[in-house]
Amino acid sequence: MLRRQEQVSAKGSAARPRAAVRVAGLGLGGSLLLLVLSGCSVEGVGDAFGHFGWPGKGITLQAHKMYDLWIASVIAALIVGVFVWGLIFWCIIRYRKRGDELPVQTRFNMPMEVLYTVTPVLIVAVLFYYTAIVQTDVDKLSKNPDQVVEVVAFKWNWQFNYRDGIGEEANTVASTVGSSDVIPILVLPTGRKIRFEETSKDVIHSFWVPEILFKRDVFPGNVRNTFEITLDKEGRYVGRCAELCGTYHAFMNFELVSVAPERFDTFLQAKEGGATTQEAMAAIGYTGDAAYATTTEPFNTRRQKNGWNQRDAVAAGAGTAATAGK
Ligand SMILES: [Cu+2]
Repeated sequence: MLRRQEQVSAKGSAARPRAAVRVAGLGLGGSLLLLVLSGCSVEGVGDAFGHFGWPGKGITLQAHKMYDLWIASVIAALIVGVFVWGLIFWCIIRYRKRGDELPVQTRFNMPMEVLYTVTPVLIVAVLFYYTAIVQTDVDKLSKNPDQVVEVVAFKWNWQFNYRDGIGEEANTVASTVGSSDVIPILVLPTGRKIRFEETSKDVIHSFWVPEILFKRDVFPGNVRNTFEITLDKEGRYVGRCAELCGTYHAFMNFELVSVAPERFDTFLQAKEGGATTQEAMAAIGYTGDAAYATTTEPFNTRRQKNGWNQRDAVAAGAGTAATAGK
């Protein structure tokens, strides 16, 4: 009797791994197939689920690729997640306690162990493959960018220099710089390869426009970080410093104004001719308040005339009528 029971359970557990392997294989194959198929309508899925936490599809060709990778990765993760949750609930229900009899005691199962080692490695390999492709593309520098911008960060603002070539030897043909009263505006053309060359005058900052879906640190000294983008959407977007760089780090905002190439040419010509940034903005139709940043505004630093000396300064947020005019 005991022997027969053993035989039955041995037979049962031999059949079960094969079925489990088949199910798992089907699941993996299905996930990969769905991943490939979903490539066609990744943006549709992203739209339906609030971009899975990202600010949107982005405004550059590079951003669109990163966006697609992100959405596809989340879909793949969800498919794996649903599959695992399914297995968990199946086990909970199928093998729930039915009586006081000790369940069949099993030890290792070679096919299953191989399967759940190989499957995650495969998944990671697929994710790594697509990540490497997108990352290489995003980091790619062209031999002849259409426009070079030198980004100069300093505590606590930005200067943008339009350059006539690549590298430190090139010359600045026009420049715009921010102050405590005026947000610096960076006007750039759509459809052209734009190279950024970053340098800092003091500490490490980070150049970040959320809609570009990209940020890169700005280092002082000899390190000149570069990257390229091609804008494909017009509009005005807030830019920020994304590296904690000191007291007024949070105040380091700028504005990216993405315009058609012809308008950019007009803007740059005006700047080269000696116009201020606001005058050059007016030359391309942004008059009045539109000549200034519309996505952000200068912050009140509450600086006093001896602003750097805390003894004479009013601490941010602690100002009162009695001390504010001191
Ligand atoms: Cu900063």
